[in-house]
Amino acid sequence: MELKDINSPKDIRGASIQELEALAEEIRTVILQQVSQHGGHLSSSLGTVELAIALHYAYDTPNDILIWDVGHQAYAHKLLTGRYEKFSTLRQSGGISGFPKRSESVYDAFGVGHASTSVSAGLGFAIARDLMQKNNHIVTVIGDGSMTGGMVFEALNNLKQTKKNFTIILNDNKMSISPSVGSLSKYLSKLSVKHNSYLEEFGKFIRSIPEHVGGKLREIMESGKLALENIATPGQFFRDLSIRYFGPFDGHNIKELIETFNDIKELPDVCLIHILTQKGKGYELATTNPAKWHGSDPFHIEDGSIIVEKPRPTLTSIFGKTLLTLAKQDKKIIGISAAMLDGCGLNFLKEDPETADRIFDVGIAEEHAVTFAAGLACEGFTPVVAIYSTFLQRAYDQIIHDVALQNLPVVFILDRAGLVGSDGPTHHGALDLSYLRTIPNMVIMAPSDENEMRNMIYTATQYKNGPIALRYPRAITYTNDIRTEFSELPIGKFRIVRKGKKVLIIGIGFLLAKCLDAAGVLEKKGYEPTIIDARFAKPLDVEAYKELFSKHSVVATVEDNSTTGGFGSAIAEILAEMKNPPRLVRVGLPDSFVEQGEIDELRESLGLSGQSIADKILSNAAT
Ligand SMILES: Cc1ncc(C[n+]2csc(CCOP(=O)(O)OP(=O)(O)O)c2C)c(N)n1
Repeated sequence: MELKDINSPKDIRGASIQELEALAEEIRTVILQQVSQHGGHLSSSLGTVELAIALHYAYDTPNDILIWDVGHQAYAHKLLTGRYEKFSTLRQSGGISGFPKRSESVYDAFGVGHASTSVSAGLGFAIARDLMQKNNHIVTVIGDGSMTGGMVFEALNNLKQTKKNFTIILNDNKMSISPSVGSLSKYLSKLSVKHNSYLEEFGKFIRSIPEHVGGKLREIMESGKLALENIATPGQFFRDLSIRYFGPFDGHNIKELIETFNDIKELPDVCLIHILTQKGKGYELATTNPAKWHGSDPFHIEDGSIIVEKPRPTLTSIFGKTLLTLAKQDKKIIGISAAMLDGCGLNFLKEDPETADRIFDVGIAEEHAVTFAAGLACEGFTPVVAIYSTFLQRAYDQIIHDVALQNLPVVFILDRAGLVGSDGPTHHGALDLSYLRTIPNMVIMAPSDENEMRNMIYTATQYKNGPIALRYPRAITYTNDIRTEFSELPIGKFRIVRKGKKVLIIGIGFLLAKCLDAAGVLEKKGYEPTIIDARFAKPLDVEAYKELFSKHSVVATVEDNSTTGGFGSAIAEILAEMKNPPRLVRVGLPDSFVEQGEIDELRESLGLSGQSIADKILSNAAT
């Protein structure tokens, strides 16, 4: 049986265990080759190959519903469900998504990208099944990292609403992106150890019984595997929630997985099957450093070296190093991350003995991270919450109710604002200017270069009047000229980059560079545009803006946020108050979900190049 001949899970259902094991090896090779050539999530997907095979073997997908949490680990699932041919297009423009996506396949029962949604969504499917009096199975796969998300507990609390089978597979590899944190992950580790030693003790006890009785007992033990879980496993926590706990099982043993799934799917209960897997399995470099190989750029398989090394540091590291400098001077600064210490640059502070104990990784718990910060701020600390723009969406009410309403000085650092590239619509940070701008008391900054960014981080940690946010894109840096001194920026004030006439271009964030490109095009046509670096999306210096507007006939705003509710909308609100406002041209992301692709190509296609900005201005200037 070869992968290329598998068009749907039906094609594996008659196979022998040996054939399935050989298939697992082939899938691993394909995943490794694909990610090594085009990048992607590697170690999580390598760890779930046997699981995906066993699930599609034992369950009647897509009639049975299979939901993956986050979905970054679902590459084997994609390969088994008719996407082998398209697998080489994974995460590329026009290609298949790096995550399960309903519009892509009937086997992708629920779209994902963000963590901890699977149990709630699965319960929705289960209740719908019950109401429609159907009998299909509902299975969700969730990692130990994603189990730390609060929404999972809200769902567990409601699971008894279904009266038929609902199965949660807890894929425990002891890792989130980095090692899983918190008491829950400690509890799960204890389950694995306790269970095994309990079984060992139990085995010893059986062996101590005279042969004719012991042999019979062992037989009973084999045949009564399901009944045994009640006495042999310590999953008390889950059982107390009326969830039957089974495991832990070896998540790489296809035979054992299939037998377990076949046994459990007939139970009319909510069941949790705890499996142990190794992140990165099959690729030694990834098993020894699964965090590094969670997601990777293209690399040489032989030695793991990245094919195109990025020569410059990232904005993420600029943030981390800048905050490290500031935190050494100010002991009140506390860093908070939601399972993304490295991803957000707080690793620099975690690794430094002077600041390590002021860095808190709370797990995939963005809501908790924000309200935890609010508590710290009440006691006079300066919490810096570093969360990607897209994941901070999770904590919207916490930002409003716990932070802004009480006007607490919490610093929000939003990395990955704007387009992120191949992770696509679940991960683009396209909405933060819109969602933060409506919140009273909030200050929002976006730097146009690295030195301004450093000054904004400094300004944010100095600001004690309420919440303040700083957003910047996923990017390597553009300059080697990083200055060491800091200066505090006046809140709400823009910077005039170049004075001109008639046309005014206001850029917010790193897209200021595109405004300068656009100005170059316009200059060739005889225009002399004024260029502004907005620096702030809120508050805005309304009078100063009005003064500028009164001297120009066309105003263009340029942002890598949705134009709906974004910076351009803020400017429109000012213009709406003017008697004879200039014409407004808003350039930004559309009011639709932007697909995956290379960041530069996406920008180009969305009209965010210098030429497109200039063209849009010209067509408005001419009419
Ligand atoms: C709400 C949210 N926060 C953060 C992330 C970033 N993220 C992607 S995968 C991941 C770790 C998931 O760990 P786990 O569920 O254990 O899966 P594993 O990769 O170990 O298989 C994190 C933190 C996310 N996708 N969603």
